[in-house]
Parts: sequence; C-alpha cells; structure tokens
Amino acid sequence: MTEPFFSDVDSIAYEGPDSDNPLAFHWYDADRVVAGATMAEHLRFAVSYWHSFSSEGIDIFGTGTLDRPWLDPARDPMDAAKEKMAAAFEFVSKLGAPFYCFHDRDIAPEGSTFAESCRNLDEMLDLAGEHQERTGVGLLWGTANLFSHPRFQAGAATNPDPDLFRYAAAQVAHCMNATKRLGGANYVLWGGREGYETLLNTDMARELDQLGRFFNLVVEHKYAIGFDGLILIEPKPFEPTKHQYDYDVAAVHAFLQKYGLADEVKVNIEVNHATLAGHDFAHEIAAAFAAGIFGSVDANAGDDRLGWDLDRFPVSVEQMTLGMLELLRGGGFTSGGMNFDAKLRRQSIDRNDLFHAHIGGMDTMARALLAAVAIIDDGELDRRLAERYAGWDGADDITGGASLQQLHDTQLVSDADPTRVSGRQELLENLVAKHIERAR
Ligand code: XUL
Ligand code: CO
Repeated sequence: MTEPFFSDVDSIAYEGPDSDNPLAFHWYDADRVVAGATMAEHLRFAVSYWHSFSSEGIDIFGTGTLDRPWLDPARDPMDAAKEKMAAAFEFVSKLGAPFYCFHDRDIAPEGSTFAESCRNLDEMLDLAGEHQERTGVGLLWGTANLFSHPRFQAGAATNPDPDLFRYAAAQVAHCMNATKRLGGANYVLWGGREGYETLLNTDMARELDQLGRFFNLVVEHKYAIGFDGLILIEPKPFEPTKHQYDYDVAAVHAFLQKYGLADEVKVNIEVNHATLAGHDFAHEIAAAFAAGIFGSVDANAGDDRLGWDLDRFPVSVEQMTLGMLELLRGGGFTSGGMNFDAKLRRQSIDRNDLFHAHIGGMDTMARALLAAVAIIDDGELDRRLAERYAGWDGADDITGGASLQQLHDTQLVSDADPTRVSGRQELLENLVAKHIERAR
C-alpha cells in the first residue's frame, strides 16, 4: 500500500451552508432527494484525470508549478503511472465523486511503438479495475488522446495522410475496448485537431467526409464489441486549430445528419466551449435537447476578460442555474454526467487546493440544481411560457391548410393587426434571481 498523497484529508463531508469548514461541502449533499432523485443521481459528478493528475500547471509562458511527483521525467513511466493512479483514486474517493474520466494517455504512458502503448494501457487497465472495485468509483467516459503527440499535428481523422487516419482508428478501437472493459458509461470524441489552420493547404470537403467515415467506424465498433454507453462528440469552435469542424451543437447536429449518425451519436457540452462559440451554456444544452442529441456535460468556466479555453472550475451559480434549468427541462442525464474538465490556477500549488477547487465546483452545481428545481416547482416560469404560446394550442390546423397566397388574401380582407404583449424578460430574470437567493 502506497503512502496517501492527500494525507491531511480523510473525506469531504456535507456540513451545510452555515459551516465555515473549507474542506466540507456546503451545498452538495449527495443523498439528499430533490425532484425525485438524489443530488448524486442528478449531478453524476466526475473528476477529470488529465487536469488533476496529468498536468503540472504549465501555461504558454512557463513550465509546471504543481506538486505532481509522478510527472518527473526521470521516473520509470509505468511506476510513475501507477503512483499517479493511486493518488487519483485516493482523491476521487475522498472527494466522494462517483466517477472519473480519462484519455488513454493519461492513465498509461505512450510506448515507443503502437503495440507497446497498447500493452501499457492494458496493464494499467487491470490496476484501474482493481481501484474501481476497491473504491466504488466508476468510469463516466473514456477518450483517446488524438492531439498531443506530434504525429497528430495535422489532425487525426481529418489528416491528409491515410496512414494517420488508420493509426487514429486503431487507437480509438483500443481505447473503446478499454472503456468497455472498465464498465465506462460513455465514450467521448473531442476533435482536438480536427479542423484547419489555413484553407490554402486544406481540402475541407474531403476532410469532412473523412471525419464522417471515422465516426461511422466508431459506431460500427460500438455495436461490434457490444458497448452500450453513448458515443459523444464534444463541440469546440477553435483552439488548438483556428477553425474546428465540430464548432458547436448546431454544427455537430448538421454534421451527424449529413453522415447518417443523428440517432447514434450525442454531444458532450463543455461550458467554456459554448462561451468560445459565442453561446451561453444554457443555449447549448437547449439546442442539444431540441435536436435530440443531448448526452453529457464538461463543467467549467472561462474568464470574462481572457479569451482562451481557461478551464476554470465553475463559480457562477447564475450561469449554472440557467444551464441546469435547461438540463432539467430536457429530462436530465441518462448515462451522461458532469465532468469537471477544469484545472487549478498555476499558483494553486498546495495539494489541498485540488479539494477546494472541486468542492467549489460541486457546491456551485448543487446550488444551481436547487435553484433550478425551485424555479420549476414554483411553476410561474412554465405558466408564463405556456401563456406566451397559447395561441398555438391545437395548432395542427393553425393555417386551416391554407397556402401562403391564401394567407395573404385572408389577411388582405380581415386587415387584422395582432396585439403585442410584453416579453417580460426583466420580470423573469428577477424571478430567477429570487430563487437563486432563496433556494436552500
Ligand atoms: C479540450 C477538452 C478535452 C476533452 C476531452 O478543450 O475539453 O479535455 O474534454 O478530450
Ligand atoms: Co472537455
């Protein structure tokens, strides 16, 4: 048994909003039942392995600052991976999050050949299975890292080199098998470099077809291995590429329809990616439910003044309440969940900072859940919505089968001028604010 890494924390308990203990939950009470399910069941929290354990706190101007001894390049890579995994499971179980998420290369080191990478991963899967069994922590989703290694400089599925397409397909097959073996609830595809830097060297139509073919192979493989989780695409408009093909939910939906995948693939919506695409988080959730492709959430936040993908832990109860409202209205998660795709700030170098970050994120989401449930229970918002669209009740024959010309002619005769009514946005915003303030 290795020494505990987070040695001064036993477990994070719920102590309620009045507690001043920074190493306790103030709002997230896992077993509390709201709207017919426990908070744990509504929120399905997951810790992301990469930000919390595989990254050392670099930014574009500086090297790592965080205390992650297993990232020392002088260490034997497999020994280091095992130590990292022990720390990861220690953290997730002490936090009391039910799930974690990984990229293949987060849990096992890249080998000098593809076969060696596969062997490394398989060895680490055995260990991950044991840790899961011991701690009760489950896998929300796995994904393949198709963007860090230099071989992916021109993309994976959209690479101009067919050999690279085949390499990426092989890596995804192995990672899907790994995800299934660990009982993963979903499999995610984030198109890290599936896009372009300049059209001068890019055949866009060809690259889109390659991507469509790749996703079809993934779906075929899902059935071939009997994986019953969701396949999820994670939209992001840019970064690292200048233009990414899976720009936002609407772009992904159009893409899925074109390539015959709209019933097979859903989306993993990341809050900060929504912001980068010029949308609100709530918009992307609503768009996904409207298209019937909602799957899961990467919970994080950007910064009001910095434009890149900052992956901060979520702190805005208002932003999250509006997202949570759409999530509940749409029916909530099935196999998806709330993955903290978020990282510590570079100066947060104490080990316990990782607990503070997750506690804040989980409490923010729990408050958002309580507020959204209160808004729905109160009923006023829904009543006003129903009122606003009441004219369409029984709307199947709203035109009475009339053509555009007939509608024109009827209007000409009646000369009716529809009465305007208030949209009441400010009143509704006040209503949301009231519930955020009062929800307990
Ligand atoms: C990158 C990002 C990824 C995906 C998984 O912006 O969000 O971490 O969530 O590859
Ligand atoms: Co993400």
